[in-house]
Amino acid sequence: MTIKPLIILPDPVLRQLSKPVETVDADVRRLADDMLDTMYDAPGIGLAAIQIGIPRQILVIDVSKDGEEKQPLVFINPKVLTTSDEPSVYEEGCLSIPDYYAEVERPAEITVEYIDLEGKKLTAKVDGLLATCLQHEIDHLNGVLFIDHISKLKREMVIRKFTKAAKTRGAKAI
Ligand code: K2U
Ligand code: ZN
Repeated sequence: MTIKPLIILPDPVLRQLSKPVETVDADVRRLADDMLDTMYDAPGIGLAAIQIGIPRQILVIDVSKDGEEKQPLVFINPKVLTTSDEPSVYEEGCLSIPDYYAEVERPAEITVEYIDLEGKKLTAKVDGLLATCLQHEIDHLNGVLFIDHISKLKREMVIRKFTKAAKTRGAKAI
């Protein structure tokens, strides 16, 4: 059980491109475990490796409801193959942008190709909250944040607020 510190906006690490995983080995499996521990502790329904400072194309998701059995999912080197024309809107948040939520429109259904923890290449067609969360996490692997899908005015306001908070935190640490 290892909970890792989360990278918080405006840390430029969040804008890095994550690299593909070459081999699904013990290190990758350990990283996925640590990511799930960190996600459940936050709590959240998804986490990309870059959010704990690791620029590798690995993400974890669990959209099971409170009280239901946990259903952890691990996606390695995920690629969106198709998206529906039909959109869906969900009020998103982000563990790297705490306590800020905004409505984001994304394709309602996607087909994604990925590698699982056994190293198998799989394809899945998903919709609902899983589709929204997968797109949110895959954005992270490309250095994209959900605030990049809202108005420039609101995005600049959020970045200004988190930049000010980071400066204050830094000053207090001295
Ligand atoms: O990447 C993250 O920071 C994880 C997000 C995942 C998420 C994706 C799409 C829509 C909402 C959240 C976190 O779990 S943020 C916490 C949260 C959970 C449920 C709904 C809203 C926010
Ligand atoms: Zn996020």
